[in-house]
Amino acid sequence: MKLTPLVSVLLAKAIEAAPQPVTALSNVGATTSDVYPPAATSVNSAQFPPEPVVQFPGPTQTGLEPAVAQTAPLYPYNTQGAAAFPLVAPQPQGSDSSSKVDITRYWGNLSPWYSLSSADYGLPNASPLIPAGCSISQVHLLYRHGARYPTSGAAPATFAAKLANATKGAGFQVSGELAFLSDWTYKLGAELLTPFGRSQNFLLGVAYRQLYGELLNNFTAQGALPVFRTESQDRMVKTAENFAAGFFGVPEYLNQVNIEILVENPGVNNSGAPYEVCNNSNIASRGSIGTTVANKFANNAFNSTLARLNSQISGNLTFTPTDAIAMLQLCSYETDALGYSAFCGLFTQQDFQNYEYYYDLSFYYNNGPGSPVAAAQGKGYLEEFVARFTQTYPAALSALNETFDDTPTYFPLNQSIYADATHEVVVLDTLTAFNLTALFNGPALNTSTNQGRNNFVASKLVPFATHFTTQVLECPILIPSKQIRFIVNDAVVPVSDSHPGCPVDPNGLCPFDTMVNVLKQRINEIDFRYDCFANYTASAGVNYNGRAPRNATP
Ligand SMILES: *[C@@H]1O[C@H](CO)[C@@H](O)[C@H](O)[C@H]1NC(C)=O
Ligand SMILES: *[C@@H]1O[C@H](CO)[C@@H](O)[C@H](O)[C@H]1NC(C)=O
Ligand SMILES: *[C@@H]1O[C@H](CO)[C@@H](O)[C@H](O)[C@H]1NC(C)=O
Ligand SMILES: *[C@@H]1O[C@H](CO)[C@@H](O)[C@H](O)[C@H]1NC(C)=O
Ligand SMILES: *[C@@H]1O[C@H](CO)[C@@H](O)[C@H](O)[C@H]1NC(C)=O
Ligand SMILES: *[C@@H]1O[C@H](CO)[C@@H](O)[C@H](O)[C@H]1NC(C)=O
Ligand SMILES: *[C@@H]1O[C@H](CO)[C@@H](O)[C@H](O)[C@H]1NC(C)=O
Ligand SMILES: *[C@@H]1O[C@H](CO)[C@@H](O)[C@H](O)[C@H]1NC(C)=O
Ligand SMILES: *[C@@H]1O[C@H](CO)[C@@H](O)[C@H](O)[C@H]1NC(C)=O
Ligand SMILES: *[C@@H]1O[C@H](CO)[C@@H](O)[C@H](O)[C@H]1NC(C)=O
Ligand SMILES: CC(=O)N[C@H]1CO[C@H](CO)[C@@H](O)[C@@H]1O
Repeated sequence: MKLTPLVSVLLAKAIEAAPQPVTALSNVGATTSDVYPPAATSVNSAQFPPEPVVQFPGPTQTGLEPAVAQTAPLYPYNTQGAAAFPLVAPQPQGSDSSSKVDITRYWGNLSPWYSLSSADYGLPNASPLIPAGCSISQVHLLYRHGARYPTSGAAPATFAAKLANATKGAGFQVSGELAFLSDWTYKLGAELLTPFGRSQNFLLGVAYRQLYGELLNNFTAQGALPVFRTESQDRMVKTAENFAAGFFGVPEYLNQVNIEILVENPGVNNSGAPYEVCNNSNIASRGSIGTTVANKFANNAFNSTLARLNSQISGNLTFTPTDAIAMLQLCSYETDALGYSAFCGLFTQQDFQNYEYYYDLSFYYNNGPGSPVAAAQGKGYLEEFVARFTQTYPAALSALNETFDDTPTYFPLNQSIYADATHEVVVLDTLTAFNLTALFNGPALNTSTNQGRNNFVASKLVPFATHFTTQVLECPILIPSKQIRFIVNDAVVPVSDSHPGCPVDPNGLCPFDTMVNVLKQRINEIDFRYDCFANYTASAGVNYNGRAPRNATP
């Protein structure tokens, strides 16, 4: 269907504070004639031959691999977060000229990642740099795609449709802060990585090459290329490719790594998309209690802002709490996709804090310790990590995937570098399955007010390009010398309170065999069948340690 063209060209630029008549805004999605590349075009490599055809590349001597994690005195933290080039993020509504709030740190899973401090989780002196006296033998990385468009059917598109409907009514006008809506149109696609998102995964690849490139020498010695895994959704494939492009270079990534694409589809079992087979995942009284409680919180959180905004509309439209969330999401998504959003300036610092808490509730109770299915959904990766740690394949259909088999071709057990791409929900499910409770320290989140008594913050653990890193180390100065530790977005996670037998250690180290034994116990205590299929009832307000309550009716 051909949609009416942008009305903006017909409208004079909105004048601040003056009420604006609004012409019908029916543009709520792009048509193929609006999008790049032009139809029926392709690169002509006969006319524009590539480097191997043209030749004359000049000298091509490469250097040795970097190993910043091992050799540098300082660690390259990502401190800018998202207020970074090339995004524009304004100060919150009502803030004075000295305000320096980074609003992008209050966007839950829509925040761009930034480095976390080990101190926030209980290790004030830890660094991701390899501790003195140790060397690294393996790195295992589980990372999320970068910034994407909204998922299909998410709130922003519904908001755009509602606004477009309202503008058709007689006498509809917006004024003051909302004047921009008179020529605003919905420009977002769905599901795909945005340009900024691509850069996040590319940069993560660059960073991991700098930090751990030396481990590639292990592949050289073995005479084998690495297998890096992802899922079949377009953004997941592009995520792995951008990561690999950053890690290996363009176009080298095309022939220096095998990228394994696991099918993500309902009914297909794989560690990267466990909700596709965990039937309780989307049941309101089980796997999605977080969604319910977050929506309930949002119903009360934005009243004064809604009153302020509604006073600047005349005509047949009233913004609801759902619209407040939709507009906050538009702030996040437009910034992540387009680089700037006029919606951001409508909201106060308090609004952004409430927006974050809305996500905290949603993730803590859907995919964290407050969820009855989180550990079950993270069990696949937990088993795969343990398989890689122990170089032993898990029992058939207990982990891995249904797309590829458990052979060295598709699930090698002898790599020095592993890199799997997945979704934020799965990263959080996995952290829960690993029992990394230092990330959720404190009482279960209060469902009506943010009491700040739990250190769980969604934007810290599930932002765009979030990553969970495991370092396997050889430390001749320690007994035993083989050690392991876990790092989330550059924060080293302490394990001494959560993993019996792991000593209190300022660098978060635990003897490798001790950790593997605890993780095997954790695998045994997570009952995938019960948690994902039994008829129990869960409720928000409880820390289940990610496992279902045993109250099922037969
Ligand atoms: C827009 O109006 C149409 C027709 O009245 C209605 O079916 C639809 O639900 C409305 N959409 C929204 C998002 O309000
Ligand atoms: C206002 O909107 C409602 C719901 O979308 C619709 O039923 C009603 O007819 C509209 N009223 C006017 C005056 O446009
Ligand atoms: C490669 O790394 C693995 C895992 O750390 C190790 O077992 C193996 O000895 C290494 N091989 C070579 C040739 O360096
Ligand atoms: C899970 O749901 C699928 C699709 O509805 C169904 O085919 C399957 O039997 C269910 N599994 C269990 C164990 O209930
Ligand atoms: C916010 O407004 C809703 C109605 O939309 C009302 O039920 C609720 O009590 C209000 N909450 C607060 C904290 O004022
Ligand atoms: C899917 O994987 C989980 C573990 O990740 C396993 O427990 C389960 O039996 C597998 N099969 C099905 C059909 O769910
Ligand atoms: C490691 O895996 C690769 C790829 O499957 C294989 O070629 C190689 O022989 C393996 N090396 C060892 C020491 O098992
Ligand atoms: C949650 O916070 C509210 C308001 O501060 C308080 O009344 C309530 O007791 C708290 N609930 C729990 C379980 O702590
Ligand atoms: C998980 O951690 C908690 C402490 O936070 C501990 O009580 C529990 O025993 C741990 N579970 C396992 C299987 O280690
Ligand atoms: C699940 O249990 C509830 C009561 O807790 C019951 O109403 C419902 O019928 C049961 N559903 C199935 C499929 O057994
Ligand atoms: C270990 C495991 O579960 N492997 C399975 C992966 O998927 C293939 C195809 O469905 C199965 O045959 C394997 O058993």
